[in-house]
Amino acid sequence: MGAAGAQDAQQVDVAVVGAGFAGLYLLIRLRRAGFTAVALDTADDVGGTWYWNRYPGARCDIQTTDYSYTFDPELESAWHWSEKYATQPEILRYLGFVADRYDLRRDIRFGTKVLTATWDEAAQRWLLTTDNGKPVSCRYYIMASGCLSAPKPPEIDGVGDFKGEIYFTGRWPHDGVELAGKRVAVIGTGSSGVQSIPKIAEQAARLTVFQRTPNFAFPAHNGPSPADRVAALEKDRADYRAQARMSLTGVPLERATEFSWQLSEAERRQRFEKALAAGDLVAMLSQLWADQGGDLEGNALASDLLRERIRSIVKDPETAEALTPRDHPFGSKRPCLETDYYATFNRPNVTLVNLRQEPIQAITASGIKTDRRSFDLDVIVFATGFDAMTGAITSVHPIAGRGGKSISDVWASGPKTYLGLTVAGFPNLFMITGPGSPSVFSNMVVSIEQHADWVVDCLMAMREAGFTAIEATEAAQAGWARHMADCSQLTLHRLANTWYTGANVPGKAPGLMPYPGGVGPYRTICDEVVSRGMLGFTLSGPNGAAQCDDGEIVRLQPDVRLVLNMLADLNLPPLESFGAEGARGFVAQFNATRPAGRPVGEVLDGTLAGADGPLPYRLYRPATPGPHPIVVYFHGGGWVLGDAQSDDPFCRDMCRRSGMIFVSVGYRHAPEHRFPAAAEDGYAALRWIGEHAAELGGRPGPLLVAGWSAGGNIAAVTCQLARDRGGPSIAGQLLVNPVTDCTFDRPSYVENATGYFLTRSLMYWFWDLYCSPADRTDPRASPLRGKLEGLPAAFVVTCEFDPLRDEGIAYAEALAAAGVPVEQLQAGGHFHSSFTMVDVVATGVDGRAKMAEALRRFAEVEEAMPKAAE
Ligand code: N01
Repeated sequence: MGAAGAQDAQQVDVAVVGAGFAGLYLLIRLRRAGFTAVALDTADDVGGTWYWNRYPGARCDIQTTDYSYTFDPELESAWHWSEKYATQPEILRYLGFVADRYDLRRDIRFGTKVLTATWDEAAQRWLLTTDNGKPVSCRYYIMASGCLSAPKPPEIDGVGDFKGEIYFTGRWPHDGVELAGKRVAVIGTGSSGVQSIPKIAEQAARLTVFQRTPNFAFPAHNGPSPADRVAALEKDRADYRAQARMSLTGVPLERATEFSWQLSEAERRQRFEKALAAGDLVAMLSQLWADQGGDLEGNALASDLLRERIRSIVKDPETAEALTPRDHPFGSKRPCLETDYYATFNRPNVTLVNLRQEPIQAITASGIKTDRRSFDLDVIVFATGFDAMTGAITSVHPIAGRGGKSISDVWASGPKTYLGLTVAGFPNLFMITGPGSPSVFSNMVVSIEQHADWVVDCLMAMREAGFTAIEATEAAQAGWARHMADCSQLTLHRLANTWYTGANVPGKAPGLMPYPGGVGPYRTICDEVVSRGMLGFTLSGPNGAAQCDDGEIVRLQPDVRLVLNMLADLNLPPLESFGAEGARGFVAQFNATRPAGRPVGEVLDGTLAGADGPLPYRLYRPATPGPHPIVVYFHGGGWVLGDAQSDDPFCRDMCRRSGMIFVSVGYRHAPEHRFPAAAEDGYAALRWIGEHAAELGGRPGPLLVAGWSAGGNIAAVTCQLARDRGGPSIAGQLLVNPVTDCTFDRPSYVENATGYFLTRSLMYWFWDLYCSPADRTDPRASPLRGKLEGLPAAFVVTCEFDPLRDEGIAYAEALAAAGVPVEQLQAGGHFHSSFTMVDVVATGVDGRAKMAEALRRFAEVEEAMPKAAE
């Protein structure tokens, strides 16, 4: 399309692709904001996904109390849903009602496919060609084309040979399909299959279900909306909606806070039965126990209960087993709500074909041929899913951005976006619920409203400021990719082949597409981008006006960000202002609110001989048969605070991961006992433990030493003293965020002086209480100043947002320079307490797994726990 095309074109401020939930709301907002807009849709009416997916049994699976627009309270009171989960025709009626109420159809070009979209650099506009009517020239182009709108091709040989009828659930004929008396096949057992199979079985003479992967499904219990949910909504609609917007999923349900190991088997079953009775995806995915979504052991408990239910319904054991998902953790693949799904396989007219045992060879003229059998059929239904998210954009048409760059090329190795809203190189192009945003991990309507609001607010602000072009920077986009990867560590999605990661489409580049960090956190991030001057965007306008605040919007690990925000909200006085006793009390109180640590084989308290009298210790023994290597552990707390209890979750976790005994030493504290009391206690404890290793259940041979923070300091010092004072022999040292030097001038002390819990002034205070300035250069206080040759192998952990970062790195480098074998873990996005806040900072798991591996390497022992469980 040349310049002439642009002149002929329909001129609007904004063009939108799609007239579903997103497109309709955009039109309302754009019109109210005074922008001219047009929406284009290939369908001949509104509805989007609900226009196309008319297969039998199609319903929403987020409750209608929540699966509704929330922008207009009058709309909310004008519409009443008839059921908890509305059918497709009712949802379509709702969207038609909305289109009429706001008179939207006049701005929608139905039956119109956009063929190409090209950024015109000179005009700073998008030019769209269409298959029906005028091209469109727009300043801003918004893809509201949904996440699951491009059906996947069948990928099975011989489809064209079949003489019977073929249907796709995602393109179901509008006047229905007559299935009575016919032999029908359904291929695919995702949500579309699970919803349609029971309905098709009721109509067809014979139904054969071809299943490649069984999915987790549990009952929808459809009916009227639950009274408690309706009451909560009606009690305070604004508050209910506000909670939904800040929740993780877009549905305001409390999440479980107790961990599976804190609940008895009976309590777990009770929770499971409650979630089962609720018939709610979000409840089952989040209300069992806190570790169900991110931890394999916690997840397995939920998965087993769901599997048990399948066996209790399906009568034929072989069919029941074939329907039982075993290749992925519950929730890692989109689970389904079902109505009579499993019971359908008890019907005499239904057969399940397990494609894992007999793959389809081809579709033939008469039916489907597997490795073992042939099935004669009249109808084949493909419920085989979609080229999700990126496909919902790239399959619409070629999009050519700046310099003619194709979005398909940019995404060839996986989706790249900033906030899931924009793509670098594609000015003035927005995506609603695009890849990189919460989208399909959330209640879509809540996410759609948030995106549409953000985009229209952005366009209004640009108009106000005189800008006409906006584009994400490459740096911001790369930062978002890193943040996405950080968030995905909190989930188990990596363990399933799903459309979430593109694994369902042969040849598609892998990568988790939806944003797994939650709706509420995501909303605050988008708002922060705005409050920080459109961070990560270049804005420009006529007459050379330009603005760019470049940078990454989230540099912290997602859970570290939440913890720090929570601490900031508490607005606590500085710890040092409490005095030593007060600070100890405060920390003990704070620790009492933590989740209880995980069970280990045994925990016992005892007394050992310190440098100047008895000291308490706590021993953690693995559940595996002993004897085990012993790790002598020193807790953190600036030589002033802390005890075995304070580092209890860390010791338990490391004991389990490493398969080693951890002995946490209660060394003396300052200011009552100043330097070198703690250091000398450390060495004395090491000797005592070495002498009593066999009694403690320890393996003969060298000990290991570990410590966190000031405990890392004591651990490092203890290794130096053991070398100089004739033993005992140490196989390796694990130093986690150690204090190694008494100066405060390294860059990390400046960069991270405040805001990351351990502050510079707190460190000043700790040093003052522990050690007089004259003593601080003693290697027993500042091990970095000691002789480093001949020390045991070390694993040194430092965190990016920690004042102690650089002295930890300096110690590792100095050890290496002295010929000591050293490995470093420089943990990006983490803060001083990341690794010891076990079960709070879940992104610390990977780091602790590496620490345990290092200990095992030092001690030359095999793996303690199966890798996947980490
Ligand atoms: O698609 P899917 P869907 N040979 O990709 C199988 C939403 N939704 O349309 O798992 C044989 O989930 C494939 O097998 P496998 C919801 O978010 C919501 O069902 O790849 N089998 C799988 O079993 C949902 O997650 C509702 O091994 C083949 C199935 O086909 C998303 O849409 C209702 C195959 C596809 O499952 C997609 O659901 C419906 C082949 N060549 C959908 N190719 C609500 O309730 C694929 N399969 C709101």
